[in-house]
Amino acid sequence: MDIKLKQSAPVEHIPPNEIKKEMLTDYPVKVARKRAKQIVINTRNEDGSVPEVQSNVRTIPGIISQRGCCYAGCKGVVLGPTRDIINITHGPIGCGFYSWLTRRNQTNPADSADGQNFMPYCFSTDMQEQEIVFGGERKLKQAVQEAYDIFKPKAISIFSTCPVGLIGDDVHAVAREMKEKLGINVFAFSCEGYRGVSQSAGHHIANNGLFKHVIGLDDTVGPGKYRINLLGEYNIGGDAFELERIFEKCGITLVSTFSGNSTIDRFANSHTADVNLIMCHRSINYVAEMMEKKYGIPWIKVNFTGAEGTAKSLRKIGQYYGDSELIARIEEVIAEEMPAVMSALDDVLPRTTGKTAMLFVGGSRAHHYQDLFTEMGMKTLAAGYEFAHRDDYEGRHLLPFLKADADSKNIEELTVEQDPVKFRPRKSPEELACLAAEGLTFSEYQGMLAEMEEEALVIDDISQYETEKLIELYKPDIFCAGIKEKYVVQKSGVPLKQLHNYDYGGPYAGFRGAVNFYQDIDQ
Ligand code: CFM
Repeated sequence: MDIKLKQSAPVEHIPPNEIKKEMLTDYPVKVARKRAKQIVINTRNEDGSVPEVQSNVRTIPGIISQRGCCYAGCKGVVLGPTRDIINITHGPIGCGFYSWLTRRNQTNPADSADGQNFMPYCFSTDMQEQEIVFGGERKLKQAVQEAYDIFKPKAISIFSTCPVGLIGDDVHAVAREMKEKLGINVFAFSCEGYRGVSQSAGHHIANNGLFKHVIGLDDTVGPGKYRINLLGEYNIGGDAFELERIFEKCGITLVSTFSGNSTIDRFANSHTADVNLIMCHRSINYVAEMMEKKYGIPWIKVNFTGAEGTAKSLRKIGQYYGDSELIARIEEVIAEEMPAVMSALDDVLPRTTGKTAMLFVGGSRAHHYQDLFTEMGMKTLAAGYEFAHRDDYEGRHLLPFLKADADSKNIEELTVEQDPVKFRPRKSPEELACLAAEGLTFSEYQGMLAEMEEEALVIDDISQYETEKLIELYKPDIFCAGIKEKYVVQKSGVPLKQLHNYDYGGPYAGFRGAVNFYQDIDQ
């Protein structure tokens, strides 16, 4: 492709297939063939379906990927935001140290009577050669005992790092023994970093562990007329606080969030809620599915990113309950919140309209944040996830047709059955059918492609090389990724907005979050 053309042609005029070709041209043949399946031009097939995006496959060795490891997904992402469980990293000190307070999942200890908050601490067994050679179970038991003696927590969880799997420490046996001995909940995760192709494996393992060891332990039905759980919301930059504010205003009771601003007691009680709302499908859909099977709680996909999405998601809750009082209250709240949003938007629109963005983030935000850019009149030229699966791109309906590969077979699939006592269908089949006829979809997620413009580029597990190539060819006005990519991208003259940790800003969820986002992007 001619360099001059690249620089002078308006972005829309470079055909995406040429961009794709250009991105692959310098790769060795085998690498190019593999990457070609992960670089996809968004189109619609005749039947309206979207193209296949190869994903959740191993990164090619030598390629600089954005991905993290299985341990990060389990310990950091899903369990990390729960303030009153002591999370012990069983491994050499680096894994514990580098996962210590690096994700901006906030919490409010004043929410619980005991005020317990272990999140600022880093607990690790600090394995040495001694343990690698002779086994680390003894040291792990000591660590659990020591943590208990000092802090008297309600629960302790153990996270395995790579060497633990290699030397074969039985962390689950240690957990059982210590649970018995201490009389508190102690549970362990076999979430060794190598156990999957990315952190996504760790999400699944964390979901399984929570389901087996915590969810369903406390049957007390608390107060509240409309009792919901919010799944896949991790309170990055205070997002969950903004959503809690909105729910409270609407008169909706939040039983538990998985896992932003959460506590173990709330997890234990979460099976008493009326419905599960799913924000981040990738990280928590397993819990939603298992709770539906075991307890009869239906789940609905929501998106509280963007003011429109927030209003739409609140209306879905109203529709689910079909309660005129709640529906009216939700409309009042939307009407109260929207003027501030619209005025902030009016302010930035003259400067943001027509600008272009690219988003390469995680397994959910690269999709959801497109809504905020759309509200600002901006166009998403290209987007992709780091570790999502095909259902997050193409829609959940294709799950039954996906083959499990060697890597996903590493992860335990729990066999879940209806609980003989605790199963309670929240809606009758007739009611569910009626709601479906009204357009409320359950257990469904359309994925990223269906909501993206045709001709947009969708790239799974983008490499650093491809990032630089994309920027050179497209010259976007803003690039969204994380801290590892930030400064390299900015050195090319393109601003990078961190959508993992929000560059120390936020919240970006809900109504007030949308206002923050408009203003930060405008800057
Ligand atoms: Fe879900 Fe997340 Fe994300 Fe994720 Fe993450 Fe995150 Fe993310 Mo960073 S749970 S998939 S593993 S929304 S930590 S809060 S921002 S990559 S897009």
